[in-house]
Amino acid sequence: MPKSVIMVVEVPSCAHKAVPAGQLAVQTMALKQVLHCQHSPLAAIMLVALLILSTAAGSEAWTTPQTLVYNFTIQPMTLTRLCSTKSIVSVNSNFPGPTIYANEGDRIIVKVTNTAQYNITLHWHGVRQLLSCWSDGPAYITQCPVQTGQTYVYNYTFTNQSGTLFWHAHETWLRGTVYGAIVIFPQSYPYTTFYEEHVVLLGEWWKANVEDVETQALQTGNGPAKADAYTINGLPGPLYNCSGSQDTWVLKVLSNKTYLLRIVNAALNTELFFSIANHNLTVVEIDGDFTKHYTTNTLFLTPGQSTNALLTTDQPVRRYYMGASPYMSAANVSFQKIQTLAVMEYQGSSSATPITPSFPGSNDTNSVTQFSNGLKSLNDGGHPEGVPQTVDKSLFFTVGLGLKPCNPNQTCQGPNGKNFTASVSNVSFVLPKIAILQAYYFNLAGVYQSTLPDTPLNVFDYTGNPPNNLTPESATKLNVIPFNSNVQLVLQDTSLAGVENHPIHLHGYSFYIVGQGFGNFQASNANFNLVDPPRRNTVGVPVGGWAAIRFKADNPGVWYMHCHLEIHTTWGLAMAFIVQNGVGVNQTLPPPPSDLPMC
Ligand SMILES: [Cu+2]
Repeated sequence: MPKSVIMVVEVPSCAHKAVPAGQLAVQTMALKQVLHCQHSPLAAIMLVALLILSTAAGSEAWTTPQTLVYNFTIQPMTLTRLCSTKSIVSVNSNFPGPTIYANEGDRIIVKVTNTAQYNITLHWHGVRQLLSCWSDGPAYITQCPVQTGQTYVYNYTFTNQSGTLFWHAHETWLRGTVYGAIVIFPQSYPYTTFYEEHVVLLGEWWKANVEDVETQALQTGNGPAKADAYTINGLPGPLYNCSGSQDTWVLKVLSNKTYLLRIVNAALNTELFFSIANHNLTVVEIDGDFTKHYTTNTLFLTPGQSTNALLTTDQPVRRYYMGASPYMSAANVSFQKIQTLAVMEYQGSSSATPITPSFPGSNDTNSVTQFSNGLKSLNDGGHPEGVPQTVDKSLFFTVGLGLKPCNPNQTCQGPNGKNFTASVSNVSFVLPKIAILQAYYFNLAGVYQSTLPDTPLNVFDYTGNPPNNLTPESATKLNVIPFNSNVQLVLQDTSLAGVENHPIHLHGYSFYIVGQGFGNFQASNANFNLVDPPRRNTVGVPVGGWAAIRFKADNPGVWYMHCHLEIHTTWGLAMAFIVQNGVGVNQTLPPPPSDLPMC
């Protein structure tokens, strides 16, 4: 009997089919996708190959770690939305991109071949990448971009990790169209069995090329053009001009069943509420970690966050809308206010207009706070949590927007005739010309400085009346963490150019959100939860407030941390940690793969 089975997973052309619940072996998944989605000779060959594999492997292989090989070709694709046709960058001409299915413990090999006109990298958002920092993907942090015509192989393992994550491009704004779900099946589910599961990817759509939207924002110094629509599984739904039933995703359900929805906010710049008319949702996982059951009628997801929620179809037979609606915590920002809707259709429904859900208002911070406070990690006997109870390295970073002076030859349309900028501890992050991880590994001088301070050099009333003399410095500054330190990091929003909820994402780790609040952080009344705090990879730092996170720095490498509102990262709301090697076995970052791209 083979100890490990190598499978080539042929990615189907329809990415969002219903998935049966139960013992969800990857083989079954792949077979069903091939059966449902493809009718080509290649698919037939694949089907036979998979059947032989699954037969030969027997039931033992269901739990033995496997190596799954995916081929991702980055290529242009023509798509029409809102009566407007454009060419987008895609993976395998799928939009949204293909879902990666795996079992906990599986090794994933993704061969990325770039045939598009842009340089690109892919990031596996939320994947721990234990000792595989070279496969993490952020451009100029862990690798140089994969240039047109080049191939790079990402190779990593889902170690002690399951749930719903996603992958996306991590170079300029290409993730606007280059994204897809990652579904990792656990050994067992600590919640009720469900009938089917579905991926629900929330996105944001511009009629213009997203790269041009970014370029234009940088030229004007002001915020980017607002999106033309939000989307559910790539479709805007019926509320926008020139958009109708053919542009609406439909989820067909049976009465009195339980479904698992795997919801991801893959939007570039917008935090979103999500709800289904007349139905509650029970949160059971966030960012790939189990939670205590939390039942609510409205979810909240920042870009970069994912939520698994159970849905019971216990309402009268008819059609209902589900949808996503924006949360905008900053003042004076232009954003799309129209919601994206999809249909949930009970079997036997009439064609009557679906019922529409009600959403919190776009400035309803109370609803965001209430949702965040409802989330607790599972922390039961079978799923103990490892919240660091002591702290070896205590960090305090300010995060926020700022303004920088206009160049003499430029017209700047930001506030006061200046340019928007953004910073961490008043350092606006500049991407270097070669990858920091390469510079670190090979001791190349002059690429970065290890001098981002543990606490800010400028102490002020962070959320009060801002001082007007704090123009951020532009630099590539990192903070160094000794291996295995228990790290506490307080992220403090600032009011320098207006307060805002910033969804801060850390690569290479999941962290515990031990506390959050409004105003300036004060240790004396922080009231931390060190028992069952939620574990995430992205924390929405409350608008005009703070969040405190803890993690054990047990994964050596260079790990990017940045705001997952893409425009804020573009403006410099980012930094990176160097987590040093340990001295024991499996505590040292291996050398780079031979095909690592060069700049
Ligand atoms: Cu931000």
